[in-house]
Amino acid sequence: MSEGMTMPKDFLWGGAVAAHQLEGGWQEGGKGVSIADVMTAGANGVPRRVTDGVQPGEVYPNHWGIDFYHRYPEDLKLFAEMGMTCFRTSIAWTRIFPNGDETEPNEAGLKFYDDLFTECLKNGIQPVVTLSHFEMPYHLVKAYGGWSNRKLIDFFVRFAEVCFKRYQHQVKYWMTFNEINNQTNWRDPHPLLQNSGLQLDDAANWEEAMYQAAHYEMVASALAVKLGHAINPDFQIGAMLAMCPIYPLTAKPTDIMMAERAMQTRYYYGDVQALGTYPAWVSKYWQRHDFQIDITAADRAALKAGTADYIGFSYYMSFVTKATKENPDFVYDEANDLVSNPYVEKSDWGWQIDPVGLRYGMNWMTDRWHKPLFIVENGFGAHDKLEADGSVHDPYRINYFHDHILQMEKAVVEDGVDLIGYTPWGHIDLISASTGEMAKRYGFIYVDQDDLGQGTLQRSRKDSFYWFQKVVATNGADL
Ligand code: P53
Repeated sequence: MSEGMTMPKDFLWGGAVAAHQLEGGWQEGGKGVSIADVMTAGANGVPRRVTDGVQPGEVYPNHWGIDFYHRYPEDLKLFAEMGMTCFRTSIAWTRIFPNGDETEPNEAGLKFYDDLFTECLKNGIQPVVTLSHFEMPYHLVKAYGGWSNRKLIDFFVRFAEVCFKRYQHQVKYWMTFNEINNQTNWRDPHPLLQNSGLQLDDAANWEEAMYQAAHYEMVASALAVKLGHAINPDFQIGAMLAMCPIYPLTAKPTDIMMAERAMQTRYYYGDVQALGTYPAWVSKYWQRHDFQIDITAADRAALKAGTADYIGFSYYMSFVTKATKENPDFVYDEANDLVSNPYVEKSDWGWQIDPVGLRYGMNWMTDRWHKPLFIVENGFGAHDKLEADGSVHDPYRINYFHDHILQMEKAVVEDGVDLIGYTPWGHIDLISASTGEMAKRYGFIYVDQDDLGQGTLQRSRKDSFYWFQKVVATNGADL
């Protein structure tokens, strides 16, 4: 296999993680309790539960992660051995502001990331940092109602300012909110909690609450972009979206319109963050549904003044939708309007595998937003088997990456898409966000630990480790 193409000079090759999924050390260095700390272990098809605070006797996988908090120097050596030039991680908000509403940051937390980023740079790896990746302080959920509360804007901007100032000489690429558009699926309490810290009762209008929370987040993001540029004009501060293109099931005009509305609904966040304004259809939609969204003139000015420098995005899969007689207005309800794609395979967790969808999504975003792109997550969650000699044979993962990287390269070389870099998700095995499992592995590096946190935590190189090392060494030419 080798149809690869050479990527532009200075293209960033790396890996991506989030603090809560690998650090562990959930109470070390004065860290506060985050929303990830109250999520129990689920399984494939079994949702994680959210407990009322940390309860004795429950299993909370994010409490231990893969102990990166203590082991990062040796892990970074392995990343460097793969040739990685960047490393995407997040700053756990609760290490810096344990409750989220303090006025002074926690120095021990700040020092941890200082040391981590210094160690990255020593290894020739530049940190790429997400500020809010599914790990907001739990206190902000309980005491303020999460992002239903406008006060959260100030708390987030304070957090962003502290991080920007402290790490301005170590970090150039930032992102504000991870996969801000996951909450399009507002019927599912998980994205509502992970994105927005919302815990709603049956009386609430969940869809309206989602639009409101997302608005405050986008205002906070825009204010952070503006502030960041004032602190260091070289900063590149991006939005971060989960790109799952939504195709029409057939060429029926109503299916086409349904897919168009589905894409508008799932990606209006990108319109706001890249272009600085809401698309017209959203206001019309709110009016028809009698949603009262608090948006001030100052908010609108902030959105305009703080558009994202680039669009970071994850890509795992594509979706398919279709029109129905019961839905003549083409309202997109993500929990109910997706159907299976008969033309693609699925992972063991039901995620539809579609390499061409990556190229499609890259072209679509470029045409729509005219911003550089950064693939900050892509990968294949699978069951792996550790052999007695310490090896792991994962041809399925190599195939997935081969096919996706090839489409990425076509988008760049043949279509002219402006792409900053590529960071595969969970390049070291970590805790799954959706299921809390360890068994859903993404890594090029195997971590010996099971779903209950048992194991030696020893790291070993999978076959895909050597494969990706070669891809990086040839700047994408040898796939
Ligand atoms: P896990 C849903 C759909 C696409 C990406 O996911 C998603 C999710 C939410 O789980 O999340 C991103 O671990 C997210 C990471 C997450 C990764 O994809 O559920 O940014 O935190 O781990 C993979 O298999």
